[in-house]
Amino acid sequence: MGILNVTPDSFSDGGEHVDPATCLAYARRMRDEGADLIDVGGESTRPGSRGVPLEVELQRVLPVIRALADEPGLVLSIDTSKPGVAEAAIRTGAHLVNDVTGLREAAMRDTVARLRVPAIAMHMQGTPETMQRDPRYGDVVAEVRDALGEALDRAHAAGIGEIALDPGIGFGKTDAHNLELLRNLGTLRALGAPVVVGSSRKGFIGRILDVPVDERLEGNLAVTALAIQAGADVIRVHDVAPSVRAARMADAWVRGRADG
Ligand code: HH2
Repeated sequence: MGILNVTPDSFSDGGEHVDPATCLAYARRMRDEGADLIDVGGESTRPGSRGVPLEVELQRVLPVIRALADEPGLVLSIDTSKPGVAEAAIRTGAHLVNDVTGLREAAMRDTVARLRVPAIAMHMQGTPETMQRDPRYGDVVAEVRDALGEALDRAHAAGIGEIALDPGIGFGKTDAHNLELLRNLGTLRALGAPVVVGSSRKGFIGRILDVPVDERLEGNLAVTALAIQAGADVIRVHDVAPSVRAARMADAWVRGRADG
């Protein structure tokens, strides 16, 4: 899954892709580099961020989705926690909803069910504004598994047909929590839904390797390969070409196949 942030303030690529023509060129490039999905987001969820009003998010993402909708070979997800943005994006041509609040709002579950599209439910402790102040868990793997299991049950009860789950790397987690979750993706996979991992360029890689945000690719390639071995099905990344190579290699290893 290639990331297309249409935001002025995302933590690693804010302001890089704004107008529809630039976004279309960038999405084509990610597709040609091997991305199966393009995740379009109009609101940064970096630690400390406060979110943007509905109208602002719509003004950012809709022109881009309109520009990408007719392009062959692009499967578009809308990265939003607002039901109004999800609905408008799907009606404009997006294919699935990626909700960092784990489909917590009933209105979001009802919207996704009514539109008959798949969804990704991500785990977050707290809100982006406060989540990194002092994240605490008794047993992080058990608590995230239970929360995602409940999200899955609520989504099924609302009538959503296809759901993927995401542990929410960096969303209300210390570095130790992130690593513990990544090591135990199999526990999440046992819930019976595909598992998505988004660790690209995130802070724990920066702290472990002592590198700035634009030097975290190698660290994330290691995470990508090991996450696939641990059970991940979808990897959300900024740097598609090298990530696809790492993912294909890891896939070949895990499945014992030599044809990638
Ligand atoms: N991470 C971010 C945003 N959306 N969605 C899923 N499913 N999983 C993630 O880990 C995830 C996500 C944050 O990363 P990014 O989009 O690069 O930054 P920002 O929130 O600052 O736009």
